[in-house]
Amino acid sequence: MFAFAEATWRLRTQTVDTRDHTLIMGVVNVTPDSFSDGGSFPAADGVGSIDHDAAIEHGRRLVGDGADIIDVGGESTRPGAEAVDVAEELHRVVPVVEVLAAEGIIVSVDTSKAEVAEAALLAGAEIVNDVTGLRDPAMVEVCAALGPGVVIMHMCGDPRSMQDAPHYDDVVDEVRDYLVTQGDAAIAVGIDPARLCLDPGIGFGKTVSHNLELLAGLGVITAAGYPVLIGTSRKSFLGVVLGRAGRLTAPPDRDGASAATAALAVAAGASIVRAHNVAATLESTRIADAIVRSATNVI
Ligand code: PMM
Repeated sequence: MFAFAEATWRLRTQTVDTRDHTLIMGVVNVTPDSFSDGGSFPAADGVGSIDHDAAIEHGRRLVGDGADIIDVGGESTRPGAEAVDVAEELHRVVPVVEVLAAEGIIVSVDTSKAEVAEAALLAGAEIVNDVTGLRDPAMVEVCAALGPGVVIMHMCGDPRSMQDAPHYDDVVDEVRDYLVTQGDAAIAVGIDPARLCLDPGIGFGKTVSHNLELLAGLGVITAAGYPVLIGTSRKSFLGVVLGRAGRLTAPPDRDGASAATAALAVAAGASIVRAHNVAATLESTRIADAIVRSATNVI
C-alpha cells in the first residue's frame, strides 16, 4: 500500500507524468456493441453505421470531466465478440482520432491491428493500446517505426475463447512474467523502453478470483518498473461481487465499484486508470493521489 513512485511515460510527440496525479484514460468505444454502454455510438439509421459526431462529442465531454487521455476503440473486446475487418475498424476510428487529436487531446487507439494503429498514429494518436500485448510482429514494427506510447496488455487466448475455463498456477506471477517478456521482446526490436506501459488485462481470460487476485497483487506488476495501466471500469467481476451482496447491476450501475477499484489501484502504484465515468474516477483517484503522496512525504 501507499507505493507512490512518480512515473514518466514517453508518447509519440510528448511525455506525460504522474507527478501531480494518476492519469485518467476516458473510454470512447466507436462500436455498435460495447458491453459497457455509455460510450458506444451506433447511428440510429442501421447496423454497422457509426455516429462519429456523437463519439467526438463524448470524447470532448470526458476531457471536460478531467480525462488526461482519450482511448478510441473500434472493435469490441466483449467475451465472444465477433472480429471486425480492417476497413470497418479504420472507418470507425480514424475520423474520431483525427478530430480529437487536432484539438490537442492526447488520443490512444485501442486496436490489435497494425494497419489501424498506423493510420491512427498518422492521424495524430499518441498511444497504441494493444489488448493482444504486441503478439503481432507487424504491430511491433509499426510501434518501432512511429514511436508511440505502447500499452502491452495481458490476455489469455482471444476474445472469442478467453473466458473458456482460464487457468493459472499463480495468476499474478504469470501475468507479470508475460508482460515483462513482451516488453523485453519489444525493446529488442527497437521500441524505446520509456514508451512502454503494462496492463494486467482485468477481465481478459480471467475468472472473478483471478481478477481479484491481480488487483490484490498489483504491486508485483508495478514493481516491474514500467508505468501500469488498469482497466476495471464497469466489468462483470464487479457485477458478480456486488451480486453476492444482493445488488444486481447493469454495467452503468457499477461506477461506484469501478471508482473504488481505481483508488486501490492508485494505492498499489498504478499510473493510468481507464474509465467510462471520468468524473467519478477523478474524485476517487484524486483522493487516493493525495493519500499516497502524503505518505511519501512523511517517509
Ligand atoms: N478493457 C477493455 C478494452 N480495452 N484496454 C486496456 N489497456 N485495458 C483494459 O482493461 C481494457 C482495454 C474492455 O472493454 P470496454 O471498453 O468495452 O469496457
